[in-house]
Amino acid sequence: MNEDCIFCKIASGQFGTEFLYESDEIVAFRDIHPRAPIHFLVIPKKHIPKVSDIQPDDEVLIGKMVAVANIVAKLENISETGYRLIFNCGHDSGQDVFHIHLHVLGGRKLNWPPG
Ligand code: DGP
Repeated sequence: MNEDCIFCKIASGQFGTEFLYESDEIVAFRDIHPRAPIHFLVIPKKHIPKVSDIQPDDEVLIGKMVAVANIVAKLENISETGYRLIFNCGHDSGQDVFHIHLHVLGGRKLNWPPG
């Protein structure tokens, strides 16, 4: 846990954020600034600042994050209509929170390519 990290605080339950999913390693919760009718984030409880910081030991955890995205997408009824998974990594991607998070967006037709 990084004491200065807002997502570490959310994952530890400090803010009372409603979780759409929780395990001992991962939580999912709604994005505070939704960009689509369904927009939630999947994060590991482990503090990893950026995707480029992922180590070989983390690879199973990253796979589990995708599995959780699928589980919650089903709960949110977007499995059949479709959804997009996004990891922003670093300045040029627009990453604001430096604790890796998987954006899951759906509930409308999404534009491609993204901006
Ligand atoms: P990114 O630009 O990829 O770092 O996206 C960070 C996302 O996190 C952004 O869409 C807004 C969301 N976010 C930031 N702070 C909070 C928070 O305190 N609660 C929730 N639910 N979402 C947050």
